[in-house]
Amino acid sequence: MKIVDAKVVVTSPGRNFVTLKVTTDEGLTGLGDATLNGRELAVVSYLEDHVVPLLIGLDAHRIEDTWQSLYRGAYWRRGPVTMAAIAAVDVALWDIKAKAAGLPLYQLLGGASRDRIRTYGHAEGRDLPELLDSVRARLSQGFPAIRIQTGIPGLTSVYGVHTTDTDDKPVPHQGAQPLVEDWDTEAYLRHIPRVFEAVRAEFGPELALLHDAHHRLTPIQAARLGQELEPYRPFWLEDCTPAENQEALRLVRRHTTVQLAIGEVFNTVHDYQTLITEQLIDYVRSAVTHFGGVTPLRKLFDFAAQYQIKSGIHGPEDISPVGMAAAVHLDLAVHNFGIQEYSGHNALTREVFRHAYTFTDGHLHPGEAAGIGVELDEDLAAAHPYRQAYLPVNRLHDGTVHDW
Ligand code: CS2
Ligand code: MG
Repeated sequence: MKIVDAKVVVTSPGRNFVTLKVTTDEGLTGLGDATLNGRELAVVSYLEDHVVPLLIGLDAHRIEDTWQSLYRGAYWRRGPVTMAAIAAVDVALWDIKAKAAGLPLYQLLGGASRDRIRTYGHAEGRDLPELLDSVRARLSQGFPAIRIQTGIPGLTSVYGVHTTDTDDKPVPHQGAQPLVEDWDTEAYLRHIPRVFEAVRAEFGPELALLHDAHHRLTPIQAARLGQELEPYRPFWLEDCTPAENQEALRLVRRHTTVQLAIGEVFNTVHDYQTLITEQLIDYVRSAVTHFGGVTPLRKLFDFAAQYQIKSGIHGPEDISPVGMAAAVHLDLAVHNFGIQEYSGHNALTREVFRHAYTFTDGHLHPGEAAGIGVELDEDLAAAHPYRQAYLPVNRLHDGTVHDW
């Protein structure tokens, strides 16, 4: 079965998404997500100018060989742009292979290892009352686990705290310049333990609570926060410190038993090598879209499983329904599944990307449609063109740039 066409579809039904559509000489098509929030057009060019011309005429069934050719053949390896482009090709070819077999993708990945997929949702609030209401809203949707993020006294804007709901939010961070947010680590460190204390007091000891520090702490600050959260038994503390320096997690691990989740910004197994072999983390966070696709992410999970580390695939709204669908198939099949982040998408996005996966009572299932189970409405996609948008930049009160 030969690839006869491949095209990149950019659409913005509430936020920007980049999708690769591959077509074969047998009329089968496959979709892959290539969305890299804030750098979408770089991946569009990588695909259109350097990858698509190489795909035409290839055997669509040769997924591993195509992956290796795109990874090794570029010479310049790794990195979010390269790996998002390769991921889109990989997932599109898995979509095609599963459709050719008349099976949902998870059946080609070893079949189901569970009946449904546990998720966590996002609760947020500019202050504690808003956060508690948001937790109640997530509980009403059945989420068995909830990530809690709040405003910080003295700060005007904080990661993870939107002022409106997903469905009516304009393109986030839209414009020719990134928003500039302010940050004060000490104010944050003073506040978060109190937030956990209040949420536990309101909802009790059993609800799984997660928190994302979003790369903003030094290792010793992360260790201190972990220690101070231990009485509230969080499910995980995410991105507690920038982990390009993997050895930094040795210091954090020495001081706290809070479970650590890292990796949404990682794009190859080499980013995790020390973290996994020294068991410095408990969950690997990479998304199919940013890690080069199903092929390498499955290998990462198998590597992590040797060290009792589980999956916690990244699933915010800037992972498209195509990327989410691929994740859900993997979630159902791998043994060391941990939890799946699930933000959902607005109604228009769900019309552009009609998907077979379902969200019921806090759990996902990929469905039984052949392939990854996503259909792209290209006409509707074209009616919502790309709109320039960037992720915010964080600055300390003295103006120094900090991690966002
Ligand atoms: C966050 C993401 O969901 C998360 O864990 O870290 O929402 C992240 O901020 C965005 O994906 C960045 O595009
Ligand atoms: Mg995160």
